[in-house]
Amino acid sequence: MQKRFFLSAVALALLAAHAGTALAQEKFKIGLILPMTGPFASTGKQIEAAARLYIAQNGDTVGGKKVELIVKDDTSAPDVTKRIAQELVVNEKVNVLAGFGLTPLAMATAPLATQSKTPMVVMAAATSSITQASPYVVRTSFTLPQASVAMADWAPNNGIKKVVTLVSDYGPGIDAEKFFKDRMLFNGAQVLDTLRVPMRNPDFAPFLQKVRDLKPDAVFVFVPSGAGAALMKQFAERGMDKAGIKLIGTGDITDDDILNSMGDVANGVVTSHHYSASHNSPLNKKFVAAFEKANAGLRPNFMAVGGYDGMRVIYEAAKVTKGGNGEALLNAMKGQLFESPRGPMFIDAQTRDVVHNIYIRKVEKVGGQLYNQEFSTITDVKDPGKAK
Ligand code: VNL
Repeated sequence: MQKRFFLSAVALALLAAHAGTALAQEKFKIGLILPMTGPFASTGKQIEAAARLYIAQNGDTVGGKKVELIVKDDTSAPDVTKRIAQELVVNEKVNVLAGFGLTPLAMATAPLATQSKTPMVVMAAATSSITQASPYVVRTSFTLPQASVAMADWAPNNGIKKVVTLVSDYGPGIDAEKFFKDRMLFNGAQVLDTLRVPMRNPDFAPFLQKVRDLKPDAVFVFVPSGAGAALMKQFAERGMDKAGIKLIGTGDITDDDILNSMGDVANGVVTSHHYSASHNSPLNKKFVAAFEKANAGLRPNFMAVGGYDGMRVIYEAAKVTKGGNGEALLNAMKGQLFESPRGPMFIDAQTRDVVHNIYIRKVEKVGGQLYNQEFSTITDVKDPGKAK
């Protein structure tokens, strides 16, 4: 009786000691700032789900520290992103800032990353110049010039000689317009007009009417993730396809998570991008299956992949630096080369920007579902925006 009591007392003491060390264990904090509400909530939802999946698959300790993921909603307002980032750096002492659903949100935060020497992993925003806004920015999403130049090389070889461009009137749209147009002209094609629609609550109707009047072979479109469905709907309602005008663009308009809901008008649309949920690799098949399983069947889009790969870059850097921060953590992010669900991926040590394949894809029905089917690959594409 006494002996048994003694043994359980020892067990209790051991348990308490163990709990003590667990409590004292240092944390590795990731501040993930995303639009979780408002018109760009789908981007936040995709990236948060991907980050949680990465942690579930790779464990919640890294470099000997316990990972704490702090998710904050910036409602896609730049001043809010900046204020949250400041709180996370000053009060929470996060090792790394991550997320950034839109270019203005990343731009508002970049000076703070520089001042506080906090690595800032951009998982969504895609204007070329973001990586130049702070030496602490590392990007795991993509850049609009990468996707747009690829489309401008494909289109003129496939019967599209006269185009109009139609883009969201802010950073990534202006990048898409410029790099697509310059490359089309270089390739001997004609750009009849360059139209810009407001970024928020756009009414595409008057712009599509203008496109119709100009009678191009195709309209090249960039709108941010989530806005593609509204564009497709109005494209169909205006009878653009019946008028013989093709719709082409970057993959932002045939977003994987809402592609099925776009219906027939999306079928056959050709786009250029770095990720499709139907990318044919064993790693991607595993990623898509696990993501769908963990999220009630939601299909991951390119935002999810930017988040998933961003977590990979953070975890590997945390391993190398034993849960470090500042410049050491930043340096360990540079030069990472790995297989992503998108294909091979590299963080260029000089530019801190992503180098990856761009695929030309066509929307097709596969097993009753619409997918972006990749049919041509441009390998190891650096951001053309950096060459200037
Ligand atoms: C941006 C670029 C945002 C591409 C997107 O969706 C996108 C950006 C929210 O840089 O603001 O698809």
